[in-house]
Amino acid sequence: MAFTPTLTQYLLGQLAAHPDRKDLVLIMSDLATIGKIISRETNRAGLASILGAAGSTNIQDEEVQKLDVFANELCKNYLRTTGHFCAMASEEEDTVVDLGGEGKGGGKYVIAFDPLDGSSNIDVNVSIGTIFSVHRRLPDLPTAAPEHFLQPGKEQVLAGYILYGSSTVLVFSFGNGVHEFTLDQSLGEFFLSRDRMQVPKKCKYYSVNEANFKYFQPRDQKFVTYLRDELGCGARYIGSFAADFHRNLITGGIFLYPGVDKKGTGEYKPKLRLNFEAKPMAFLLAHAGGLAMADSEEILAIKPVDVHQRVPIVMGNKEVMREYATMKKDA
Ligand code: P6P
Repeated sequence: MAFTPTLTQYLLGQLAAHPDRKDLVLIMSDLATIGKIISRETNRAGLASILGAAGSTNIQDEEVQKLDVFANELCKNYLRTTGHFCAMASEEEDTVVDLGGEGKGGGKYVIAFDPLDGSSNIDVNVSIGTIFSVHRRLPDLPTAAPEHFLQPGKEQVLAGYILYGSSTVLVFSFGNGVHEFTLDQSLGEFFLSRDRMQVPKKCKYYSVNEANFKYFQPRDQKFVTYLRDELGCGARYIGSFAADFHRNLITGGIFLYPGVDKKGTGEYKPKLRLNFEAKPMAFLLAHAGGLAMADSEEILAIKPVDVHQRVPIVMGNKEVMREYATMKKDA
């Protein structure tokens, strides 16, 4: 009987094959532990939100924290103890968090987190996710300098997400293949479930909030119409980025969150964040045969100008994305 490797076995294999990757292997192990803890709390939070909203006490008479606050505090405090990171940026933090780390693990890396993307979906039992992006620390800068987070996505050394759904899955890449692990809750172990993932050539779905269609720029409207009426893609939109991304990575599909101009000013405002959502997912796609763009730029090539910068997003199957790339801006 073939034995499916655990995450630990997989990472030890990576370490044997790439000794220089030791720090990243240890970081990935720590992120998996964070994912297990948030997975447990996510399941309990569902119960807690039925029995008492955040800010109240739950059936164990414990203070019920908002789950995204809990996830953010956990990421900060857990990673501070590992010494791997000098700083962390979070969608939940206005400024960069200094994690020191220089004494212990050398603080050679920085990490950007969306601790719990889509957390508004908890109360309706829809999948939510933790998204992470790891860069090397830049030299000759203070530990918490924002510049560490203004590196283009192609410089990431590790990126991925943990998706808390009908099962908890961890998907990540060190830049040589994209791998999915599924959590066996009874053992508390992640097991390899998909190795070296590739986006299928057939573009099965398109994922967009079509309520915003009339606010898109002409090119994005044309592309949505092309996907729906010419390619005949099915519509699938969960409203939780990690969940929509994960489904499309497996089935083939295009995810769009274009800029919207709701005031008729001609300014198409993006929603999703470059550092916390777009860059990590673009990195995964790049290593799974996909492509991610922000208007006419490849997301991995964009040098952020602000830690919380937002970008329009169109990403998925490379062949279909090439069609988007050929469409004129003012199509
Ligand atoms: P809308 C969740 O709030 C989120 O940040 C992403 O996870 C998701 O893709 C998007 O916003 C949904 O936004 O405007 O369609 O509700």
